[in-house]
Amino acid sequence: MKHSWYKEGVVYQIYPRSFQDSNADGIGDLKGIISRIDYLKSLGISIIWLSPVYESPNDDNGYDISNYKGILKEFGTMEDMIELIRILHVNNIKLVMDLVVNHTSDEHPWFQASLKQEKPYDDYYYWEKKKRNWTSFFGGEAWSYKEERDEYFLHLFSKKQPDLNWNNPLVREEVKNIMRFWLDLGVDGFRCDVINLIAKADGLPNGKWSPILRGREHYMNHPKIHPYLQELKNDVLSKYNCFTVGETAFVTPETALSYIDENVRELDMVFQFEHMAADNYFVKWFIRKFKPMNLKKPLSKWQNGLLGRGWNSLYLENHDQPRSISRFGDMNFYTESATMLATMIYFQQGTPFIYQGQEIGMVNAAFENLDDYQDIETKNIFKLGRKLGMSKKRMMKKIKMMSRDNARTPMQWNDSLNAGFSQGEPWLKLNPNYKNINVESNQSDKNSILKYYQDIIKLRKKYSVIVYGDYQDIEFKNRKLYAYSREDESNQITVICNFSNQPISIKNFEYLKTEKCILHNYENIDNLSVLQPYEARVYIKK
Ligand code: TEU
Ligand code: CA
Repeated sequence: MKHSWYKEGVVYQIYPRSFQDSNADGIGDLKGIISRIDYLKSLGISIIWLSPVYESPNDDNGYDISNYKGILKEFGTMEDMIELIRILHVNNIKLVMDLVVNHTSDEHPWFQASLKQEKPYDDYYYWEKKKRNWTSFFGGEAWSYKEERDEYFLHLFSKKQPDLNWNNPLVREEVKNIMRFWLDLGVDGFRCDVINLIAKADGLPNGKWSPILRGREHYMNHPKIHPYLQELKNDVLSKYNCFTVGETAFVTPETALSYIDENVRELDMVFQFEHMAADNYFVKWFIRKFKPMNLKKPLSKWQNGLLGRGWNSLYLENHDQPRSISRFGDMNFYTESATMLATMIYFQQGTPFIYQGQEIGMVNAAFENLDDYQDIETKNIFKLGRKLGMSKKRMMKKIKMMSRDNARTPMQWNDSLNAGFSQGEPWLKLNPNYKNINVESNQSDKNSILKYYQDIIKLRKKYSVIVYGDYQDIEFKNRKLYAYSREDESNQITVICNFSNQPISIKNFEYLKTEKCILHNYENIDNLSVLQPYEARVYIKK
């Protein structure tokens, strides 16, 4: 694989609303991020992905943008933003912005003008006399009526997130213009929100029957997307030293390669979602019991599927997903399972993405009361479930496990008021466990999860085989074990993870006794041939 800075870096995702508040209004902000740069440096990360900070009515916490070139007042000013970029760069940290261009807010001036059929905006969105039967990602219909035009418009997400009409060259010019604006300000790339949904089939036909996302065959990875992405690449991205990661639900390695193959590179990498279904039936509300094999299978499929052809993104968490320890770990082996999960994912080939709080072992908040949740998706799904006849109890059980707010509770810095996040009333309740789980408690414990993340990042900088080496599964059929090797011309490493709460015998790995263990998550290795519960080890051939 060709070498690049974004392949060698480690990305840290900041959800600004919940990271650090600087003025006691209960909402995280840019000045707050600036005040925490020393922490980010000490973690060792080299790139930040910042979730949206643009002007927005916040129907979907910033993923509904009303001005792409303005900063939401709650987060600060454009001066703060420029200062953040400057100071990150002084500290050798790059910045990737969230580019949300499948849709805007309905309060964006383009939509307001489109409503009134003002030229040239009349055709910036999808307007139809007859509605289609498509359903939305947040539940309910995806086409809604507007009296002003006596027409229906498309919104794959909330009613306040109308989809942009990418057929319109003017829309594409607007997007390129936004990208240039931010790249010229110095940002180093984009995380492209739901980018594989931007192209819709001509004529917007009705969808075939489906219990979820009816109509999706007309917009998911639609072939028309490729010329659009090539246009962005040729006219803008290729002119800057930047990278893109596309958020692409519903892709296989094959579809992904149509975007990211080293010879195509419409995008530099994608977030795939197949391993996020390890505890559900592809729709997160259809929960199934977690089985390690259901995590290992898709991860290994992606490692093998992209090998030598495309670059992976490595993640277990983001602002849309519940906390990974709660989903795939074990609270009875809290530190062990958290560090095992980190070993398992971050020694694979690809760029690591760490979501804020993951590195200190934050877990699901699992609030009991619906009123404690703020997320529009959570609220909508509750209503929808009730409408379909499901009990309150059943819906709350799902929400406690799967709500996006599990990941959005404020960052836990210390055990003081509001975990050091804010001197005011936080916009979303804290996880009450912040007294024990926080940055300071991690910093003062030499065996903490945070220390382990720091060690992983250091090792990645030291051994390029961890970045670029080829991946190969070991004993793939063993359901309790996730083991693999990474190899390049000069080095070979072996990663072994016990994915169970029982000791397991690993006699076949005795050959490792001649190799050097560079990382493990127990104080000592008592017995080379037995892995303790959730034990993880990384060996390098001497
Ligand atoms: O997410 C797209 C997406 O696929 C999610 O809506 C997903 O279905 C859901 O979060 C699973 O719980 C992106 C953003 O990451 C998300 O925060 C936004 O709400 C969404 O796009 C709309 O912009
Ligand atoms: Ca604030």
